[in-house]
Amino acid sequence: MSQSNVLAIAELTADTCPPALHWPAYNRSDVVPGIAHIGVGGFHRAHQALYLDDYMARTGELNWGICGIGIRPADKGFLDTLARQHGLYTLTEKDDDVIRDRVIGSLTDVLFAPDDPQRVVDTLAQPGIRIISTTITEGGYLYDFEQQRFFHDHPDVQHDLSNREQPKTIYGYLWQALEARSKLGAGGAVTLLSCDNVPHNGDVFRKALLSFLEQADATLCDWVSSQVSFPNSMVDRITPAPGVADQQAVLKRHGVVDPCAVGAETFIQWVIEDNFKAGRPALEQVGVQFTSDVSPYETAKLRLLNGSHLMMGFIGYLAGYTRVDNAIKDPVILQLVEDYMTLDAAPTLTPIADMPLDAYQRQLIERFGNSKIADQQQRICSDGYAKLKNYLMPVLADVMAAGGDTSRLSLLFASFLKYLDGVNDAGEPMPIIEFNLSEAQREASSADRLSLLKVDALFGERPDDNRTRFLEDVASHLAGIRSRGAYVYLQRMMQGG
Ligand code: CS2
Repeated sequence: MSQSNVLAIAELTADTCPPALHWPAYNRSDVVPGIAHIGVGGFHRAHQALYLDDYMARTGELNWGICGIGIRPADKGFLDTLARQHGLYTLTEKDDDVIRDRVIGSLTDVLFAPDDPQRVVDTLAQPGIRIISTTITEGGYLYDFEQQRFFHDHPDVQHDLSNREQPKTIYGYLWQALEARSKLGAGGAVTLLSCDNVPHNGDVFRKALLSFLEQADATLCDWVSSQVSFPNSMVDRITPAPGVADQQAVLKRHGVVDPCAVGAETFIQWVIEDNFKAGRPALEQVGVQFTSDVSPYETAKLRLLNGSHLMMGFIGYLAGYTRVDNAIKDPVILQLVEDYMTLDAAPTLTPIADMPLDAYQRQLIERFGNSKIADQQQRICSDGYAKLKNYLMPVLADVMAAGGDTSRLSLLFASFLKYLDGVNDAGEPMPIIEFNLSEAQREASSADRLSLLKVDALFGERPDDNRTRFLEDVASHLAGIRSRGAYVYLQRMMQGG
């Protein structure tokens, strides 16, 4: 591609967009935002923004654009770039048979909240915004998932309670926006839609927000209880951390420079409880499933997909695999994941009429093997401590209650603890991203990793016999991994040795 043929995505128009890049099939200048979304990371751009892009193209209903908002200081650079390109970016959907590029046009505005908090509050308060959705990861809810309570004492929460003008948490922004909306009575009604991998994400969001408001301004709680809905939802699309490879591919294929390009698998799913206080787009027209109870879908997805990711994540990373597709193609790891799904997770699930679990499990193995997305082991292991608690502890509790075999689960916990050493079987450093365990905590536990599990939320002060036995199994796996290396240890275990 010669230099003169190269275009920045910000300069593209319907006329100059290369046809193979697929410009949005609606007039972007007519789009008005009906959704404000907090957390415009790769996942949102590959998932919800795509559904709305499809929806506006299909129906011509252009009042469901998305105003994208970021509140984390670390996101400033990215959001400024996305704002400069008018919210436009390329999405590449790919698997081993297909590579599809398109320009997504559903993000109409992009705001970095700390730059102008009042503008964000005013946006969230506009009655035309009928849905406020979020992808803020588990950490963003400031919620203790085991104790099921809000982190009242978190420094950012305390900051927001006394610095109304410059909030740090999502709750600080929502407080002011909902206060303004409450002045409109029923006219201010809104749906708060969580799109995070959190069990019962809507219920958690509701509980956390109400706990915050009880401290901030308890008089708002009644209005929120009657005029704000919090549907639970299950979201799914494997989206590796975006990187230069996606950008270079778009440049190579189309001559377009896009620093916000994102790549994802072709599979996509979104199941939402149909509980919208102020109307919703008819997203069923573009494949979204609506239901009265999302729990069976959500539990199946979290335990089978996210649980398997952890099962192969730590041990595969220790074995030296940096890509998920390579790890799952190793027969020993494949067997471990299949056994986990069929013997451990599946028996804990409720059958779902329109999502047969056998087929779902087979499809997951294929999805993990997608070599075109080249998903990162580092990504699926990141924030592992919180993910173990969220996705695996519920499986472990059910397997224990049924008196089942917990050997794979104890191996998983052991591989997580070994992973925290940050060194793989070959003695090479493994970069680790842990939001819930500080460097200091990791350092302090290096001589006794099990101490990290012996906390109230996981195994309590005085675990019962089952749990004590489980911890002994973890300790024995950990010793085995340390002496033989994770891969050899796994191999022997799978051979029954
Ligand atoms: C992954 C998820 O990092 C993780 O926890 O398991 O991001 C996973 O790729 C998505 O939930 C897929 O929908």
